[in-house]
Amino acid sequence: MVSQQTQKKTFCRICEAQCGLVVTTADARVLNIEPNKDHVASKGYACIKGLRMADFVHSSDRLTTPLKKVDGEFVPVSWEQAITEIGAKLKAIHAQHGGESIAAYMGNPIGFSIWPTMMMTHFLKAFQAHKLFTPGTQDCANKFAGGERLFGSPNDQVFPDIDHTQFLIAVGTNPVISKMSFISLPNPMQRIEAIEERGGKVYWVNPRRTESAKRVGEHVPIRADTDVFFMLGFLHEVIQQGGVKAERVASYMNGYESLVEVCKPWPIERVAEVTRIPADTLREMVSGYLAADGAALYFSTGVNQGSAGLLVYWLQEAINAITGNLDRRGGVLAGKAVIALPVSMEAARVSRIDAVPYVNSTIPAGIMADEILEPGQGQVRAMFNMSGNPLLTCADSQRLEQALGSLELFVCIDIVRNETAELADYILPGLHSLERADIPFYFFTLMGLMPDRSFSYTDAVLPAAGDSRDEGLIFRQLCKAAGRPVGGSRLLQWCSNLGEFFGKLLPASVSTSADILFISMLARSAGLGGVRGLRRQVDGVLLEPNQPGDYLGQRVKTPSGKIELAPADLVARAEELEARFARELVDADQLKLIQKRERFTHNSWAHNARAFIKGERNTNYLYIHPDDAAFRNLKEAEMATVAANGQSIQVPVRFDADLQPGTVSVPHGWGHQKAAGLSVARETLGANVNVITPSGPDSIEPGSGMSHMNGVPVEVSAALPGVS
Ligand SMILES: Nc1nc2c(c(=O)[nH]1)N[C@H]1C(S)=C(S)[C@@H](COP(=O)(O)OP(=O)(O)OC[C@H]3O[C@@H](n4cnc5c(=O)[nH]c(N)nc54)[C@H](O)[C@@H]3O)O[C@H]1N2
Ligand SMILES: Nc1nc2c(c(=O)[nH]1)N[C@H]1C(S)=C(S)[C@@H](COP(=O)(O)OP(=O)(O)OC[C@H]3O[C@@H](n4cnc5c(=O)[nH]c(N)nc54)[C@H](O)[C@@H]3O)O[C@H]1N2
Ligand code: SF4
Ligand SMILES: [Mo]
Repeated sequence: MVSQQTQKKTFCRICEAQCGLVVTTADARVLNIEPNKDHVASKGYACIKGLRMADFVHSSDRLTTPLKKVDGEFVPVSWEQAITEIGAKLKAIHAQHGGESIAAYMGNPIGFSIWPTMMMTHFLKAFQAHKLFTPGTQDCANKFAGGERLFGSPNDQVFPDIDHTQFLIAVGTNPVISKMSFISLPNPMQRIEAIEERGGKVYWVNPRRTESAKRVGEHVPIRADTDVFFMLGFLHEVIQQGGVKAERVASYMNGYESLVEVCKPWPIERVAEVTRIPADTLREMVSGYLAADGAALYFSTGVNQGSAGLLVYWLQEAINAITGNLDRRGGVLAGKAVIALPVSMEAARVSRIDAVPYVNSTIPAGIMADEILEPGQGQVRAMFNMSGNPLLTCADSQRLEQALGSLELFVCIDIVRNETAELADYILPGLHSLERADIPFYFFTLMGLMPDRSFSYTDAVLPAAGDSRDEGLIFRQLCKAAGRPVGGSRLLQWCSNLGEFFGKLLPASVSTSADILFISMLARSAGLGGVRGLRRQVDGVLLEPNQPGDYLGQRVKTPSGKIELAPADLVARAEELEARFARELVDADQLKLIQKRERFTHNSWAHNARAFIKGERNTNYLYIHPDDAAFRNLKEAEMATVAANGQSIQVPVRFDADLQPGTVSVPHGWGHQKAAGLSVARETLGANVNVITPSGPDSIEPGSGMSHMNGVPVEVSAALPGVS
C-alpha cells in the first residue's frame, strides 16, 4: 500500500535562528526536511542540524516508556506506576524538608519551547520551590544581570541593527558555526558580509581566528579573558577622542561622572599590556566606531563565560549608550517583546550557599553540587532534570556526579537516556520538538531580539513516539499525585484535572490539548489572534520591526527611567581590577583554555547520530598553537593531558595556528563512553572538558553566577601511555 505523504511547515528549535522548515512525513515518519524558502525571517536558510533532525527524532535510542532503576538496572514501568511512586516520594520529601529541598534543571533544547518550560516553573511553584538551575549560568546570565542593572529588567536587551550598521565590533562570537546569541539571525554571515558590501567595517575580537573572521572583516587577536580591559581601554579612548554625546547622556542617562572615574586608570597603552591588542589598533577601532554613521559593539558567549562577563556587559552597553549608538539606526536597538509577560516582582533571592544572588529567578548551576551536598535547612534532596545533561555541560563534573548520585529522588525527563540520566531513579520519556505544538520562546517572544521581528506558530509535525508524553502533562500529573496544586493555585489544578478528563473523553482529532489552549490564550493577549488564525500563516508573520528612537526616555524600566551607567556594585567591583591586571601580567605565560563549538556538534546531544561523528569527528581534540605544542614536545594526534583544578583529562592533539599562542581549546559535550543509552555516541572517543572546569561559590562570577569556562588556566603535557 502506498502511504500518504504530507508536507508540514514548522520551525527549528535547536538554536536562536529558529529557521523555517518544510517537513515531509508519511506513516508518522520524517522522509525529508528542507529549508522553508517562504519563511518570513529565515527565507530558505537552515543548517545541517535542522535538516538532519530525523536522525534524532527517530533514533533507535528514543525512550518510549518510563524507566525505573531497580537494583541498579533500569526496568520499564507503566506511567501510572511512575507517576504514583514519584508523587508519593515527592510528597514525603516536601512534608519532611519543605519546598527548598526540591530543585530542577531545565536544559537548553527545551528552553526554546514555551509550554514545557512554563509548566516546569509551575511545578516548582506548587511546592514553593525556587531552585531552578538552567544553562543560563553557563551561557548568558551576565547579560540578564546587566540588563537588570542598566535597563531595569533582565529582559531588556539590545542587539546590533545588523542591516543598517556601518561598523560592527563582534567580540567572542563565531556566527559561521553557532549563529550567535541574543540576536535571532538566520544566515548570519550573509547579513554580516553585507556590512562590508555597503562600505562598512567589521572587526572580530577573539583569541582565535575563527571561521567567521576568515570570511569577512578584520581579526583582532585578544588574550583570553581580558575583555574587561579591552572595554575599559575602549571607553577611555572614546572619552579621549571626544566621542561622548553630552546632550543625550544628560537627557537619558545617570552616573556618567562615575563611569569616567572608572576608566581613568585605563588608557589604551596600559590595557594593551594584558589584552595584547596594540594601542594603535584599539585607537583605530575607536576612531572608526565614532566616525561611523551607526556603530555597534556586540559580545557573546566567549566573553559571557569568562571571569568578568557582567563587567564587560556594563562597559560595553555604557559605550554604546554614551556615544549615541543606543536606540539609533545602525547602532544597537532595544528589543521589543512580542508577548510582554510581567517580570517577577519577588524580592531578590539569594542562595543558602554563600548568599549567591539568583538572576532572572534562577540559581547558578555552579553551586548545584554545593546545594545538594551541603547539609542543613534547604539541602536539595529531590531533583528534576528536563532536557539537560548537566553531568557533561555544567562545571566540575566529578563533584556533580557525586552530588546527583546522592539525591533521595532524581528524575530525568528526556528523549534519550543520556549520561546524567544514568544517575536517575526514574527516566520519563518526553517529546522531541517535532512532536510539540509551539511558538518561538524567550529571546523572541519575551525579549524581541530579532532584526526581522516576527512570529510563528507550529502544530506538532509528528505524533508522540511510543508512550512518550508531553512534559507539561507529566508535571500536572506529578502535582496531582503529590497532592499539590499546579502553580500553587487550586483553580489551575482544577482546570488541569478537568482538561485531562475531557481530553480522555474526546477523540484526539477533536480535543484541543492544554498546550495549544495556552498558546492560543497568550497569542490572543498579544493581539496576534488565536491559534486557528496563526495556523493559516504557515510561513510566519512579520510584526512591526524594532525601530530606533522609541526606547530612550520611553521604555527604559529603571526606577529613574534613565539608563544607569554606574551601578554601585559594579563600580565597586571595578576597583578589584588593579589586582586582576597585576595577576595577568604575572601569568603572561600561563596557558588558558577556551571553548570551541563545531559545525557537527551541539552541546552534548549531537554525537548520537552517525552522520555527525564520521571519521575524525569521532572525538574532541586539544587544539593548540604549533609553537605551544613544540615547547611541550606535543605531537599531532598523540594524546595530551590537560589539567586544571586538581583534575585532568586526556585528548588527542591537533595543531591550530589560528589560535593565539598561550591559548588552547577543547570542545565541550564529549565523554560519552559510559552512556549505556546512547548507542552511537558511546562509541565515540573524547573526554568531558567540564571535568576540569571549576565549581563552587568562589568559582562563579559574583553578580551573575556565571560559571568560568573560558580563559581557565590549564597545564598541558604529553600523556604518558597507560596513565590518565
Ligand atoms: N565547557 C563548556 N561547557 C559548556 C559550554 C561551553 O561552551 N563550554 N556551553 C554551555 C552552553 S552555552 C549551554 S546552552 C549548555 C547546554 O547544556 P544542556 O542544557 O545540558 O543541554 P544539551 O547538552 O544541549 O542537551 C541536553 C539534553 O536535551 C535533550 N534533548 C534534545 N532535544 C530535545 C527535545 O526536543 N526534547 C527533549 N525533551 N529533550 C531534548 C538531549 O537528548 C540531551 O540529553 O552547555 C554549556 N556547557
Ligand atoms: N554548531 C553549534 N552551534 C551552536 C552550539 C553548538 O554547540 N554547536 N551551541 C549553541 C549555543 S547553546 C550557544 S549559547 C551559541 C553560542 O554562540 P556564540 O555566542 O556566537 O558563541 P560561540 O560560537 O561559542 O563563540 C564564542 C567565541 O568566543 C571566543 N572566545 C573564547 N574565549 C574568549 C575570550 O576570552 N574573549 C573573547 N573575546 N573571545 C573568546 C571563541 O574563540 C569563540 O570563537 O551557539 C549555539 N550554536
Ligand atoms: S541554524 Fe539553528 S535554527 Fe536554523 S536549522 Fe540550524 S540549528 Fe536549526
Ligand atoms: Mo548556550
